Amino acid sequence: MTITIGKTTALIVVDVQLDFCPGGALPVPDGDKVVSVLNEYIKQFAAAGARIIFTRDWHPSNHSSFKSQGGPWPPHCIQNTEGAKFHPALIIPPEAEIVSKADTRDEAYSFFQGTNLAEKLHERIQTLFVGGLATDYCVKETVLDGLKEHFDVYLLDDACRGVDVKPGDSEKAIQLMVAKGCKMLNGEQILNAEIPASPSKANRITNLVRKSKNSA
Ligand code: VGL
Ligand code: ZN
Repeated sequence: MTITIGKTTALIVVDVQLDFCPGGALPVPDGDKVVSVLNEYIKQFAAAGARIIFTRDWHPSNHSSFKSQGGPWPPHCIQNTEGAKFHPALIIPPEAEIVSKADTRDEAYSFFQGTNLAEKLHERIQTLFVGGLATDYCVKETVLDGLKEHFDVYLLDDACRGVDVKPGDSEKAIQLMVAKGCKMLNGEQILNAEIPASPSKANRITNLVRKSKNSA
């Protein structure tokens, strides 16, 4: 299988933040191992002129997912803290976009959730390639929402790791994504690059436009 990447494809790098890496507040086992793998994809996609989006979990200090608020998780990825930073070795090309999610009290594992992002991406993008953290939460929900929004979605199998609160959670997540139409891909399948990217000066921070709850 040969896959072409270019202007109609987007690479979505999900939540490669310090709190999800070993030593962080909500460490994903081997979470940091995705960095070097993703960097190869990032270089390839940048050279091909593909859109590159970095999502980040970006919680207020009273986020509903925190144990203190009745949620399942320790506090993590609190806005503007060290733990919310991207892994320092992650390559963030100048033309990449950064999208913050779950930045109000509400949980949002998928960056599509409650936003106009699918609509915006559909203007140019047909195919999404998704990797990052964590396979069984934000990666899974982003992939499933992408499929619901009628994108072709590829999971970068070698560039994801899961939390596995219960052993096997990541495996189950992958089975579900595949059952819903996601295709699995790894670095051995050669990606053909198109058009070179034209770098701009600063990363655009995309502010999500929220839909009101009853207009979805
Ligand atoms: C995530 C748990 C809590 C993730 C975010 O990025 O997968 N997991 N918040
Ligand atoms: Zn979170």
